[in-house]
Amino acid sequence: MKKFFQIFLTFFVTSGAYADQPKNWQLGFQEAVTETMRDIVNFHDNLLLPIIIAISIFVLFLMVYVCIRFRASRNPNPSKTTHNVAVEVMWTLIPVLILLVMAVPSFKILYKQDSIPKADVTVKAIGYQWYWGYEYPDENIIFDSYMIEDKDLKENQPRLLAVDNEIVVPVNKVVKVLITANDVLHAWAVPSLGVKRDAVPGRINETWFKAEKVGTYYGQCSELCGIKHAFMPITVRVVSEEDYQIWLSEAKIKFANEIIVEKEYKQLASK
Ligand SMILES: [Cu+2]
Repeated sequence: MKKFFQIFLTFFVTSGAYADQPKNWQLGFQEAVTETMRDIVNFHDNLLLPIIIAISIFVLFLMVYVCIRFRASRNPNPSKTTHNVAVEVMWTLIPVLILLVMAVPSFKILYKQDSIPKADVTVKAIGYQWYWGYEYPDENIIFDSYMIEDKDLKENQPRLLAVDNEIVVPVNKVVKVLITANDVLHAWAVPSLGVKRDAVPGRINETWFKAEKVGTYYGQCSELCGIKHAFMPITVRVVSEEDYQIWLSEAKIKFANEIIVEKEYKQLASK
């Protein structure tokens, strides 16, 4: 009964409105904060789910009907029918039509995710066994992002999701994410942002998001990548433009990409 109430409550209570992460007894998706994710949720809730429910009920009805109507006690001499052209054409054509109805909006969303608008901020995510590395190529920033161990968690930091160095991006700006890996396949995924892309060694995948709400959003590596696959979470902090500029100026000192700095230093020294 307690569980039931918890499930019931999750429908009405949006806890931590400005941080999205999985909740206990959650049903459905995390809160969408990008247009892409809203499209995905819409597609799932208003088209896929009704179709799936209708098909399940229909098949269940057919099975119950057949069990009762054609039971052995009522049919001592069973029919020898093996073919029925009309029925066979129907059970081929109707599923094809259903798939077509689903394919059109599905491809629309896929193409929208694929065409990247002009980027305001570019972030590169690199999957390692087992943590994420981030680069801001235009800002000369590079850092690693490790999960915080249970014993070191502070208040409000969700277990298995919080990281030491979060990536920070401005709100309402197009963020292009370049995704790659250094060792094995990983995948960079943040449900609230509607983003999931494989991180493949030796090639760069790209995607984008435009977060519409300030907050902290959590994701996880979504490609089975080894023993600590479950311990390389992703934390994206979406902040206002001013806060982003403040973070940038601090990060440029804290996370300066040493290789470039060193090179520049040598160039200066040789002059
Ligand atoms: Cu991984």
